[in-house]
Amino acid sequence: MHLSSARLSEVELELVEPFETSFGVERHRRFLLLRLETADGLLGWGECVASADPLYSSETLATVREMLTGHFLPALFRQPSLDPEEFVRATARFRGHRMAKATIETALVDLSARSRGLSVSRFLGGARRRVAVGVSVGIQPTVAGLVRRVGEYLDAGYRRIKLKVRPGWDEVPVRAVRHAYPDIEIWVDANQAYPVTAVGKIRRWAADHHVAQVEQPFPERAIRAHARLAEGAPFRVCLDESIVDAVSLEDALDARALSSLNVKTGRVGGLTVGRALARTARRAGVPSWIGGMLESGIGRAHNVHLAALAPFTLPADLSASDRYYREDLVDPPFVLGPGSTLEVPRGPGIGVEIVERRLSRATRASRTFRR
Ligand code: OSB
Ligand code: MG
Repeated sequence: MHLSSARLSEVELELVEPFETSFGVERHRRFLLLRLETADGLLGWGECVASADPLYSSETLATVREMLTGHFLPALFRQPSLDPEEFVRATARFRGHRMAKATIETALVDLSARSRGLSVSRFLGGARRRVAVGVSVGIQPTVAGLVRRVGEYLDAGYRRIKLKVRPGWDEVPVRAVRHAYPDIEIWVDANQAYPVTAVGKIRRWAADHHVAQVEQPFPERAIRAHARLAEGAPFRVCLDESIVDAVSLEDALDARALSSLNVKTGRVGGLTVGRALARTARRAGVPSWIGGMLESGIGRAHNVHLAALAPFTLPADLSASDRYYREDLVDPPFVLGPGSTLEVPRGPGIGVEIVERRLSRATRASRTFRR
């Protein structure tokens, strides 16, 4: 297999409704898509999860573009094979920039799976036909509005609800949702918004309202604060932003700072890296699950395939296409199935078709690189 070209496109899709987190509001998503093509016409697609602004993480559209054009695409064109794990090893000496690396790695996994006639999940060793999912609900203008929104997602069939929280939007909305729906599974995610002094407060309201999981309440580097919150807690403490590689995971496991691991393909640098992290967590008795970054159907497909692997035992933040975008870039769209699940596509590679007409309508700029 020889790579003949790599096309990098900047795409914009409008969200069906604004998504508000502790770090800001997103009304539309601008992101990068990578399309690799081999000499014999095989394609591989990758989606980058970096946003325009460095809010969730320090990477941005601009840093990813710079790293891809200046370092990672040249490394890819130099690489003798198109093996994704070889690409991970070849670029390990470049520090950070994992979202940029994952853009290429995911496209290589798609390409490698297609070249063997396998789906991405089979290529990675996954066997599930359907994966359990939940929905992540942004901060809403009012508590009553939040309760209504949660009710709509429950009616649509979502069984696990993750509420975005921050100081000032925590105990009151969580209590209201718990009161309206006494038996549902509630998770919360703060995206690092609390000071480390908030351990006691968070523990109290999360325990009082039977929250099953508290995700990343403290800053990325605050491993000991997460360990203090986890100690003897009646809920799981999940790490997202803190875990960026094998070393950060092993240190956090050692410190007992997590009882759940959110694996995001982009944050950790790719599907094969995410698979390795989930295996490490499982050996330590910690369950993993797949997190989302409001991906289009392309990134979503990669994530659904990864969720089909055995170490991912908790429901993923991967919802149906219509929860994000009026018209997804892929066909068929992802739809919520029985028991709050999404079906793992069966065809080769990511197993969904990219609808070129929709993609070209959403494309703002595009550049093609050749060997
Ligand atoms: O922390 O999980 C997060 C979206 C953007 C940035 C960070 C996060 C999220 C989500 C969305 O929670 C999950 C989804 O894609 O459905
Ligand atoms: Mg999170």
